[in-house]
Amino acid sequence: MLFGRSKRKPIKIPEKKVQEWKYTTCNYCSVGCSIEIGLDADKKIVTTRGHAGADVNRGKLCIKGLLEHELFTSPGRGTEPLIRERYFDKFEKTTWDHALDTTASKIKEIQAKYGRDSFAVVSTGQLMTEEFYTLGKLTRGCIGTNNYDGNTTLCMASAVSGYKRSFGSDGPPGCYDDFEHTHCLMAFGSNLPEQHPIIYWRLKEALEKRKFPLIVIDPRVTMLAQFADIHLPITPSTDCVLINSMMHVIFKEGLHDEAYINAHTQGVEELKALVADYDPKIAQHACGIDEDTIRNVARIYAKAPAAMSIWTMGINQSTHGSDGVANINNLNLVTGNIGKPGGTSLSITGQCNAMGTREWSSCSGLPGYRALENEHHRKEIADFWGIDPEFFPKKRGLAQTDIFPAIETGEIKGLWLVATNPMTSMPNLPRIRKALEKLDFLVVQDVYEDVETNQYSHVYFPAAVWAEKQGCHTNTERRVNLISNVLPPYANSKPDFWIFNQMAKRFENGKVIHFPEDTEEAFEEMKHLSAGADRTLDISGMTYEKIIAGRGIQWPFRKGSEGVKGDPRLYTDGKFQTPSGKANLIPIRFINNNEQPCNDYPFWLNSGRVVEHFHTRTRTGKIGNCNKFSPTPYMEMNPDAAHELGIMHQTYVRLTSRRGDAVVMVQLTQRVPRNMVFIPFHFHDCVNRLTLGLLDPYSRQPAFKQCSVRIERIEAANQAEAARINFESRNF
Ligand SMILES: Nc1nc2c(c(=O)[nH]1)N[C@H]1C(S)=C(S)[C@@H](COP(=O)(O)OP(=O)(O)OC[C@H]3O[C@@H](n4cnc5c(=O)[nH]c(N)nc54)[C@H](O)[C@@H]3O)O[C@H]1N2
Ligand SMILES: Nc1nc2c(c(=O)[nH]1)N[C@H]1C(S)=C(S)[C@@H](COP(=O)(O)OP(=O)(O)OC[C@H]3O[C@@H](n4cnc5c(=O)[nH]c(N)nc54)[C@H](O)[C@@H]3O)O[C@H]1N2
Ligand code: SF4
Ligand SMILES: [Mo]
Repeated sequence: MLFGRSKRKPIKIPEKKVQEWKYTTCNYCSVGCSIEIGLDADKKIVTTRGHAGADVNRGKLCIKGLLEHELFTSPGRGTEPLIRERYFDKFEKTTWDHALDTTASKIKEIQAKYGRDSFAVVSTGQLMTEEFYTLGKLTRGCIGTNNYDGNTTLCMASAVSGYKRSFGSDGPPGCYDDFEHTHCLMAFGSNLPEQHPIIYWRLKEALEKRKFPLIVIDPRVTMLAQFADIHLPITPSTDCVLINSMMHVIFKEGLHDEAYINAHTQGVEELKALVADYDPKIAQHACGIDEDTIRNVARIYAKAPAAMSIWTMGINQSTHGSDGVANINNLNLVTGNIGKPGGTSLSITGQCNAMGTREWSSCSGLPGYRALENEHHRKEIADFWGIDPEFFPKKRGLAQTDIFPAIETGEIKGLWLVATNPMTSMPNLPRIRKALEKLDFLVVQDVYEDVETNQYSHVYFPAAVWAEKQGCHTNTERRVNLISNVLPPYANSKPDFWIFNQMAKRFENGKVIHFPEDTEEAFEEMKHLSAGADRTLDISGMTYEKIIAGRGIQWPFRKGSEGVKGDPRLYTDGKFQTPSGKANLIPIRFINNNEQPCNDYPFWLNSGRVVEHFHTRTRTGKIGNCNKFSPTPYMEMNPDAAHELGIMHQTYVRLTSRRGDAVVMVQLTQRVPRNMVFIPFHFHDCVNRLTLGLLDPYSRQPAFKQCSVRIERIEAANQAEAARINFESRNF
C-alpha cells in the first residue's frame, strides 16, 4: 500500500525568471559572503544566491544571507524624515532640508552653550567603509567633538586593544585558509555554527580533508562544543587563568619556541616569572578545568607543527577582554604561531563592517589606523583635509560606554545615533532609558523608524539599507569586498553617505574640506591615505573593479600589486608594528573582579545569540522565516536546577538582578551548567534589563556575559500575564 503517495503531486519549486545577477556582499555578519542578487526583466529582485566563485563562501549562504533581500520592503522602514519638539510629542513628517537644518543648528547651539564635546556621536559597525570615512571627516573635521565612538565598543574593542598591546597595531593576522594548514585549533567563546555559519563550514571542510584536534573553551555546550574533540567548560571570565597555566606547562616542559621568542618578541622573562605562579594544580580551582586536562591541552597545542586560536565575544565581552586577547597572543607568540600558515591569533569579527569602522571611521583616532595622540598623524590628516591640525583633540575622547554616564552627569547634552540601537543592546537598560530621556537633543539615523531609540529622539533620518547603496566592507580576514547599488533607496530614505555630505555643508569646515559626491571618489581618498611601505593597512592597489574581479581583496594590497589577491597573512616576516619591531609578551595577572553568583543571586547570567536573528531584530524580526524559526524570547536553564526550584519546561519565570527584573520563558537543556542560565540578547526589554556590564579597563567593553541573577517561579494563575509580558519583549 502506497498510503496515497501515488496520487501526490511532486513538490514544484517555481521557476524564477532571473534576467540579471548583480554582485554584492552580505550586510549582517563579518564572514563577508559574496552574494548575487537576481533581478527579473522589470528589475525586481526575485532571488539571491551565494557567489560560487568567491573564496569566502564558495556559493554558500546562511539563512540570513539567503533571505536578506526581503528586508528592502520589510515593515517599519523609515519613509520620510521626522521631527518633534519634545520626545513625548508626536512625530511630524518633514523635509530633509528642515530635518538637517534643525539638527545642524541644535548641534551648534549645544556646542556654543556647553562646549564642543557636549554633543556626542555614536555610530556602528554596519555602514560602508566610505560612509565611515565620511562620518569621520564630518565629526572630527567639521563638528569637532571628541566624544565620538561606535557600537564596536560593545563588540570588538577588546580585540583591537589586545592586538595593539601585543603587536603594536590592530589587524587580525590570519585568514580562513589557515584552517587548511593548522594542526590544532582552539576556539575561545565563539559559537561558529550559529554566529559565523560559513566560517564554520570552511572549518568543517578543512576537518574533512585532514583531521586535527578542535578544542572549544566555552562555559556552555554550544553547537561548536558539541563537535569538539575536547570541550573545556570554563568558569566564566577565567580564560586568562587557563592560558597562563598552559604557558606554565609549556615553559616547564620546554615546549616553547625559543628561536622565535628570541628573534621576534620582548618581555619573555617577565612572562615566565608570572606564569610560574599558575601551576595547573592551583589554576584548576580558579578556572574550573582539571589539572590533567590543562596539561594535555597545553602539550597538544605546543607540539602541533602549526596551531591557531580563534575567539569572539566569550573573550571580548569581559572585564578581562583586552587581557584575554593579549594572553591568546602570548600563547601564540611563545609557541611561534604567528604569521605562518595554520598558526595565528584570529579574532572572529562581529558585524559586517566592524573592521571598516576600526580602519577608517576615526572613532578612536584618525583614518587609516592613525592616532590622535600622534602629532605627525594629526598633521598628515589635517593637511590632506585642508584644516588646522589644532582643530583635532590630542587624545581620544569617551568610549560609547562612557558617553551614556556622561549624559547622566550633564557633561553631554546632545547625541546622534547612527545605525545602532542602544535601547536594546546596552547593558543595564533602565539606566540607558533615563539617559536618553535626559538629552536636550537626540537624532536617530536608522533604516527603521520603529527602532526603540526613536521613542526618545527629536529628529529621525530615514536611511537606505544594504544594496540600496554602494560601498565596501572589510571582513574578519581583512578582505575588502564591495556592495553594489542594486536598487534605489526605499521611499524618501537616503544613503548614510548622502546624509553626512549634506550635514557637512552646514558647518564652516564643511566648506573647506572636500566631500566627494560618490563613494568611489571617497575610496580613492582612502587609498591615498593608506599608501605607505610600513603600513599594514594598505589598500592603494585596489579599485572597485578589481575587488569584484577578486570577489574581495585582502589588505595589504599595495599600489602596483599584480592580480587580484592581497596578502593572506600579516607578520610573516616576524616584524611587528612596535618601535623595536618585536612583539610584546605581556604578563597578565588575573584579578577576580566580576559580579559573582552569591546567596541572593545564585546564577551566572550568560547571554549571546541564535542563528536566525541578528542583534536587536530590527531586521531579522521582520523577515518571515528568520522570525518563524525563533519567534520567542527564552532562557536556557539546566533541568536539575529547575527541578530544585519547581520550574517546569516552557513555563515563565521572573529573573531579578541588582539592576532590574525580566520575565522570560524557560527552555530546559543540559547545554548550560547547573549554576548558569543563558538568554539570547535579541529581544527588547529582556536580558539587558538585568546585565551589569562592568567595563574592561583597556577597551571599555562591557562584560555582557557575566553577572548574577535570582530566578523565581511564577504561579500557574499568573502564567498568562507572564506570557503577555514575554511576548511584548518581541516588540512587534
Ligand atoms: N546569527 C547571528 N550571527 C551573528 C550575530 C547575530 O546577532 N546573530 N552577531 C554578530 C556579531 S556583532 C558578533 S559580535 C558575533 C558574536 O559571536 P559569538 O561570540 O560566537 O556569539 P555569542 O553567542 O555572543 O557568544 C559566544 C559564546 O561565548 C560564551 N562565553 C560566555 N562567557 C564566556 C567566558 O567567560 N569564556 C569563554 N571562553 N566563553 C564564554 C557563551 O557561552 C557563548 O556561547 O556574531 C556575529 N554573528
Ligand atoms: N546582553 C548582550 N548584549 C549585547 C551583546 C551580547 O552578546 N549580550 N552583544 C553586543 C554586540 S557584540 C553588539 S555588536 C551590539 C549590537 O548592538 P546594536 O548595534 O545596537 O544592534 P543592531 O540591532 O545591529 O543595531 C543596528 C541598527 O542599525 C540599523 N541599520 C542597519 N543598516 C543600516 C544602515 O545602512 N544605515 C543606518 N543608518 N542604519 C542601519 C538597524 O536597523 C539597527 O537598528 O550588541 C551588544 N549587546
Ligand atoms: S555567514 Fe554571515 S556573511 Fe555569510 S550569509 Fe550568513 S550572515 Fe551573511
Ligand atoms: Mo558584535
